Amino acid sequence: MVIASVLAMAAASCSGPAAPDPAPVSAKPPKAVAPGASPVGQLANQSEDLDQPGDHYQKSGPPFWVRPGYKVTLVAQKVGNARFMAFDDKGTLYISRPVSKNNLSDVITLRERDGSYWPQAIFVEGLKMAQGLCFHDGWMYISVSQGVLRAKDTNGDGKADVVETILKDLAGGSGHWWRSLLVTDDAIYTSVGDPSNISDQTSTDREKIFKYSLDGKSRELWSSGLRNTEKLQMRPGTDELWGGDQGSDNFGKDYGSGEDSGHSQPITDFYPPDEFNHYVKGGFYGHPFVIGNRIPRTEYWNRPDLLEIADTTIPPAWCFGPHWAVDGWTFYTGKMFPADCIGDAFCGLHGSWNRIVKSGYRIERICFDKVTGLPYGSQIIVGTLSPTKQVLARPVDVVQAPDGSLLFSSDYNSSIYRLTYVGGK
Ligand SMILES: [Ca+2]
Ligand SMILES: [Ca+2]
Repeated sequence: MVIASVLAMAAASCSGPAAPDPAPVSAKPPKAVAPGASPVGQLANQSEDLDQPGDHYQKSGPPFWVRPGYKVTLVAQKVGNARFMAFDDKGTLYISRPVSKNNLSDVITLRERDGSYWPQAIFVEGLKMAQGLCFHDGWMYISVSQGVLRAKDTNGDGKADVVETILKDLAGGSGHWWRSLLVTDDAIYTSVGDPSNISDQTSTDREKIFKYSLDGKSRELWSSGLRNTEKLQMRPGTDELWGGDQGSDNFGKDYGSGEDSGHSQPITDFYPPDEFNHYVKGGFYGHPFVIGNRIPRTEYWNRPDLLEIADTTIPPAWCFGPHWAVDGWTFYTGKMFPADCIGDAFCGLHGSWNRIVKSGYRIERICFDKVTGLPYGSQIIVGTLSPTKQVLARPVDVVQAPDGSLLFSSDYNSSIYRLTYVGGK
């Protein structure tokens, strides 16, 4: 009933120009529509000792921990604040740089030569907080904090010759201002996160995914209760929308951290998990009231409907470790990796900033059951901490290159790496 009215109101406000009305106000989060299968999230192994087990550090190339059978090489460096990536249909690599010249953003193009990627040109510049990239039907779509534009290079010099605004005046502003972006044959999906840590955005456009028509003139609310989902992808061969969601900072800090215990992270070190969600239409994913597998937040104990909210929350399909900071990722569809990798998600984890012991900092593979279509396990593929827990890189996005290798970006050290499968080790 609630969700029906919310969607009806959203639809009613949709048929305007490229700047739709704000989302309808709702006293409560919308009631979830249960997905066909009820996924059960699982906490990743929390043992800090097992974060990067054994001596699998590369002897040549970047000295990362790399799972036997795989290899990582450095393919671009000095590429600035490299965040999200996408290929076009000619093998040109595009990288968004949210903080570039004059504190504005740009998107650069790179071409492959001799196994490395070399900057070709600035594709588009002067953008406000560009992040998401998605190539569709000859256009590179780019999300900025409050909109979506698309651009095209018509003469092959790597610079855009046509730039069009598709969506503008979207919710944006402070905090997690970056927008996810997915363009399909019939829609544009985009979301923006919590402006702070655990604020209630029930009555705003934040913490939600909206589905827009390709011309930007209509929209519908897709999912709500997200904290910070940075990339959306369809599971290959399906119309299932998936994304990671970064859990909050400082979970449980009200329970006597700091002054009395001398310990700044009483519960936070192990809660909440980062989530990997299947975002269904009308689904509510909990934030900011509920995290992980329907765990109510202590900060919202005074809400009499907290358990009712928990009851309506769709749990994650999989959980990463707490504060691993899932950013970009991709479903693998190539031919280079072993066949059982096809359909699995390879995820960039930026790494924790407020855990006592650093954690995350990796490329993690989420294995999908080919029968149920649900995650059943995960593996660390690359660890970017040194044996003494020094940060060597902070993975952001993962994309598949034309040859079936995966590239991952690291804004921490302005570099792009290639992950290949060499087998036999
Ligand atoms: Ca051009
Ligand atoms: Ca959630």
